[in-house]
Amino acid sequence: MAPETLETLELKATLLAENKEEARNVREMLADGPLFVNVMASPGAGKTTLLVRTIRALRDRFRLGVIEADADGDVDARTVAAAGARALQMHTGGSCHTDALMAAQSLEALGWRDLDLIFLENIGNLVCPAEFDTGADLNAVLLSVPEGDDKPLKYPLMFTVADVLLVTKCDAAPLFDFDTEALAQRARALNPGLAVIPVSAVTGEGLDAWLDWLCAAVKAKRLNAEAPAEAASEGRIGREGH
Ligand SMILES: Nc1nc2c(ncn2[C@@H]2O[C@H](COP(=O)(O)OP(=O)(O)O)[C@@H](O)[C@H]2O)c(=O)[nH]1
Ligand SMILES: [Mg+2]
Repeated sequence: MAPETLETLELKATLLAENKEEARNVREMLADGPLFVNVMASPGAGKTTLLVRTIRALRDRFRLGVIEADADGDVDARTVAAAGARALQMHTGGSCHTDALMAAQSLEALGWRDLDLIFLENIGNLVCPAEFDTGADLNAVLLSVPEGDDKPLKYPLMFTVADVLLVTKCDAAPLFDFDTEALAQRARALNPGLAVIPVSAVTGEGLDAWLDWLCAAVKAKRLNAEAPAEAASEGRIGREGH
């Protein structure tokens, strides 16, 4: 009798390659459309709070949309809608991240065509969302002061795929042993040139710097859509992701 065989099928590489293809489709779809920003962080890092402050500051200037990805509930979608953004609650069906297909479906359901700036509040954790390119133009990663300045050493991919690192709850710094400079150095060792902006939704510190960064990104994407060659020479917006 032939010996029994046991084979292992590794699907991760295929899954990620398929996701990458779908992410490319999302970027192509939005090439002349709104800036799409993927917001990633741990649960409780302050994603929704920062989005509310951002929406209030920019709602008269831009048409804003937010996709809220959660395992369940619609509390954040209600919050951002009340702040003045068009909101869509997306349930990931238990998945710990948003992939590019979920992003594409959510963008359609939200109605992206008449918007200028769309945020995806991704599922809260520092691992899985970093693995899956959503097709966003930019990745904004939040790390709150109470989480500690060592996180780039533990979750390097998240800090590698970031385009901007927002150090949230910086008003709480006196209560914690947190070294912003050490955090920045650890993150930049993975991702040289990463923008690091300490912010506080309580005191308002750093919000102008964040809003300036965001408005410059909206402008750069528009330039890119209108005159790709010139935009490229000025610094192209958008990422080929992960
Ligand atoms: N002290 C302080 N608390 C904050 C700040 N931003 C958010 N929080 C609080 O942190 C908690 C979680 O915030 P939330 O925005 O829901 O986090 P999310 O789960 O990442 O969306 C809430 O109690 C917020 O009021 C901040 O800048 N400073
Ligand atoms: Mg939230």
